[in-house]
Amino acid sequence: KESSSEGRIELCKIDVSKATPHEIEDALRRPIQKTEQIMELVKPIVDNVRQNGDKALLELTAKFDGVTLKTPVLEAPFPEELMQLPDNVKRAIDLSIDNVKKFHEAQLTETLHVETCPGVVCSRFARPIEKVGLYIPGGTAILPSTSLMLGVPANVAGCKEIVFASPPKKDGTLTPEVIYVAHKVGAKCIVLAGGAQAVAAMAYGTETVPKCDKIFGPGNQFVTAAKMMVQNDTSALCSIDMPAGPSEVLVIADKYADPDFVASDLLSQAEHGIDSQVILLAVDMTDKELARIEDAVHNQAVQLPRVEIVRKCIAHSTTLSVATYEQALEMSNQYAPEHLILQIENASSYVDQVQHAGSVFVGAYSPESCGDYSSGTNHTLPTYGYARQYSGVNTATFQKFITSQDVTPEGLKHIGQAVMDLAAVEGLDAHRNAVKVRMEKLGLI
Ligand code: HSO
Ligand code: ZN
Repeated sequence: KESSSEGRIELCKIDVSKATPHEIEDALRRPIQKTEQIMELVKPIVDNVRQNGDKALLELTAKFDGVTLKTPVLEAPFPEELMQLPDNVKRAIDLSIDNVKKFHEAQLTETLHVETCPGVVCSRFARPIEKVGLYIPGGTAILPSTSLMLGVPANVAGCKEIVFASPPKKDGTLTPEVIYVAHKVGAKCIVLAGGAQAVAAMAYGTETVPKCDKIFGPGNQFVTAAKMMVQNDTSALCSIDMPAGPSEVLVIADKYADPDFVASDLLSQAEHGIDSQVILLAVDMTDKELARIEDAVHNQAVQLPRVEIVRKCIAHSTTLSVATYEQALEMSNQYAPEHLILQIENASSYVDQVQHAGSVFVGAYSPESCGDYSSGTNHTLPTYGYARQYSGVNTATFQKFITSQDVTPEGLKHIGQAVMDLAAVEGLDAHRNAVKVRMEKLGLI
């Protein structure tokens, strides 16, 4: 559906009881990502940075961000004058950091010890990933909140080197909020670069950019393609948090929901970008009840500074009318949204039925915005249906888990024969022997 810069801002409507399965599937289908074409564009950029380091990085920043820098890296300690902020903004960042910190500290786990047989103790302990690269997107909106959502858990996990990367503005500066957060989380440096070139610099390292073990953060298709590419290159020895796609929300609302609240949630997602995905599941609502939400969507949308982005996004967004709460949850699970908002009576009683979602916002007073900034949960979440198999960024995303075992002679008595028998099945005599020589010396065989 084409959108014009005038006219009513309205989601398409489908009555699920009258629609074909194909129509429903269509409404819930994400746009196909043209990964291969993007990969082709990204490859020369990644190769260039890998081979030519800082020189390539500076040239690409001049080309894509329109600014010629002397050095691509701002090292800590960051100059005070680059992080001057109004008091209210500073307080807002401080409060948000505190809450994100509390929630992510609570995710730190104790070392696990399990005696699986007498004398056989298996353990598991966490260690931080040493060097992490955190990508903070620029683009149509600069999102300092992302620096906090990535920087705080990296700090909580104990990562030794936290590297930020963010595209500079045309005057070569960065938004002071990002620098302030970098300072608060103890970042080592900020790479003044964006796009695939920033990802490549962190994956391979350059003369000034430290090589990172894992790269985190959302970004456009070029950033995502570069992340996938370096992850696949064993010479980079670099992993990534998750594949990323356009941001999305699914709101389940019933007739008890406040239409203004529902509309505000749909629009806060829509303003992210024209490719944002916005879905409303209306449970057992009359046309009149639904019309109240539709009016609120239009009336709020036209007041927004980003109305043109919203208009384009809403033009490809859908309301699906369903008969029951169960049907709504089933549909939501099928879609596996990044954000799921429950604006329904007794919302908390439905959380048990959520199988696939990045993060859930329960009840009338939990807008997605709270999780985007300040409640404490992370806003870096799986999109594009990857909530089926990925978790959002959390403390463990910045750690790896090492296992260990401590087997005593008594333990060997319990498992030695099983090990020898299985080694024999696999025809691996040296394996069998490693147990046999010990059992013999212990007089166990
Ligand atoms: N909703 C976005 C995060 C964000 N919102 C940043 C505002 N700033 C993706 O979860
Ligand atoms: Zn948001």
